[in-house]
Amino acid sequence: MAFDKNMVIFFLIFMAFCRGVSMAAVYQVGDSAGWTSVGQVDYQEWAASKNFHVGDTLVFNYNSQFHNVKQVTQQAFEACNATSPIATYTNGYDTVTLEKLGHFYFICGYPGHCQAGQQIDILVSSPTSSLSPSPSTDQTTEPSAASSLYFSYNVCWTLGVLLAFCLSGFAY
Ligand SMILES: [Cu+2]
Repeated sequence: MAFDKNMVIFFLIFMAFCRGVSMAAVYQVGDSAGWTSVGQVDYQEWAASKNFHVGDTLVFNYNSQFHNVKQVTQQAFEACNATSPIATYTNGYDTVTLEKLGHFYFICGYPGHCQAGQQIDILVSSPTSSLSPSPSTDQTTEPSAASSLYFSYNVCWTLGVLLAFCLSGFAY
């Protein structure tokens, strides 16, 4: 009985793993430089080099003595105003899951840091929306990327179902 339980837990972890691999990504903001005002990191450039999707996770890595993370509105972002944030993170290793489409604005709440460039605008887009503005060339690449994602997700499901069959074979 204990053996059976372990297998079920393994199965659940396996399915969660499959979902994680095919659906979500984790990005450390600023890569190895982290979240800083002195590293000369161009956070807009960093953000522009990525394609963020719903379910992805941002990691803000910084020294909590000198920085923090405030999620703010677009107006507050443009004015570097940290007085009424949507959310505040102060741990120094903060993870933020991008749970919906649209812009996520983050600034550092310490005086002068946002003005010095410690601010980032993350645009979360759906995989299909990137198709619409581009003409002929991109249309050939994008659907294949989407179908390979679909394929890997399907492989995971098939393996999972096979695993479930094996489990029930062992149990009874
Ligand atoms: Cu700062």
